[in-house]
Amino acid sequence: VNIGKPIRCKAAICRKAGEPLVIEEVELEPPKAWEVRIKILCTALCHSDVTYWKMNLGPAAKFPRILGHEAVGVVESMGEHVEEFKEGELVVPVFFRDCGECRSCKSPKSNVCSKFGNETIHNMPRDGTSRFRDMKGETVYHLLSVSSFSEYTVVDVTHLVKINPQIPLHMACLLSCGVSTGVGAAWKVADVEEGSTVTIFGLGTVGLAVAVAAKQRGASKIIGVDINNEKFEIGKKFGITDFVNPSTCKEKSVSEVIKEMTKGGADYCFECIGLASLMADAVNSSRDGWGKTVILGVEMHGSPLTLNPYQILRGRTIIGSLFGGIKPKSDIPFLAKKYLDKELSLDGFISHEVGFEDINKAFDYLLGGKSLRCIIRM
Ligand code: CXF
Ligand code: ZN
Repeated sequence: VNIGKPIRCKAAICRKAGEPLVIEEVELEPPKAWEVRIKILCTALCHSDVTYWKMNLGPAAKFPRILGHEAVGVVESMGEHVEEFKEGELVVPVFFRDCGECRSCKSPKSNVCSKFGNETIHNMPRDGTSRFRDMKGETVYHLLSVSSFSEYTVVDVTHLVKINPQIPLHMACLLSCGVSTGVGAAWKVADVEEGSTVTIFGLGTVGLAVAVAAKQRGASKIIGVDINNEKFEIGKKFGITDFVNPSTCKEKSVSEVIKEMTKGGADYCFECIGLASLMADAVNSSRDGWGKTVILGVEMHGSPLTLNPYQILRGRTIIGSLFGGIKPKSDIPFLAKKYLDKELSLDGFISHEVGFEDINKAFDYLLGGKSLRCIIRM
């Protein structure tokens, strides 16, 4: 009945950086060409939302905005030229694009689409406008191409993935960002093999997903590095076998400790925080000859990475990866199948659940270091 018409729905709006979200009624335009309007069924809070909630400088300065990018929903209506999706289909929106047409998307070597620019943080990628307005008629900005903290949202077809409806909704939601990033990093970017040693810097959802995926591949030792000691007990459930708290490394550096624990350095290291110093620690903890370090964290202070070039000369490699190398349209359905075939465990990632009206509690849980994923029921 609403096809081609604007709809009104509730959305949690971030009006100012760092202030609690306010649930308000918004008007949402119908999808334009190459866009799909979806009803969000459930969403979760990822740490990047917290970053964009706090951030009031630089490229992310536009307010009010609607956060949220880890979600699952159902197609409500489609704009012109949309042939890939039908009303009622279960879909996962993704902050990362997969156009399927450009040289990068067609290549198995990359997941970084080169079709549109990178300036799509606030608006629809194709025409640079917003679909949301508040009740005063003022523009409310999208964020990360998803804006799932709303009952309905509009996303570009390149940011939408169909998913097997047999998968439980909460698990589909997990595959939208953090868990897929960690699993992709271990399976696709590092390609961890049986018997190898792994070190993971930062045991949040991404780091623990690396652990689950490394364990599934048969890694012999999976060392977690975190300043929160409680993460060892938590991490054991995800495959962490050993633990190092860098704040207790007094006589020796973290990398010296890890080199001892792995008899010369880990085969694979993963940085899942976003600190240049930890990225260097990760490279220094990797093994001469073939040690591989995968950088997943987005550096939070813009600091440069300082490395001793001899480490690289001695055969170590370092690679960065956005979204763990995941190509959304093909890899998310693949991970869903792995889950349904019981070859990928997603148990334990959901630590909390709140109703939409309590969305601000999800921020408290994550900021308090108490939460992995908090599901927000719509
Ligand atoms: C992040 C990664 C880098 C840019 C913004 C979003 N991913 C998801 O949380
Ligand atoms: Zn995310």
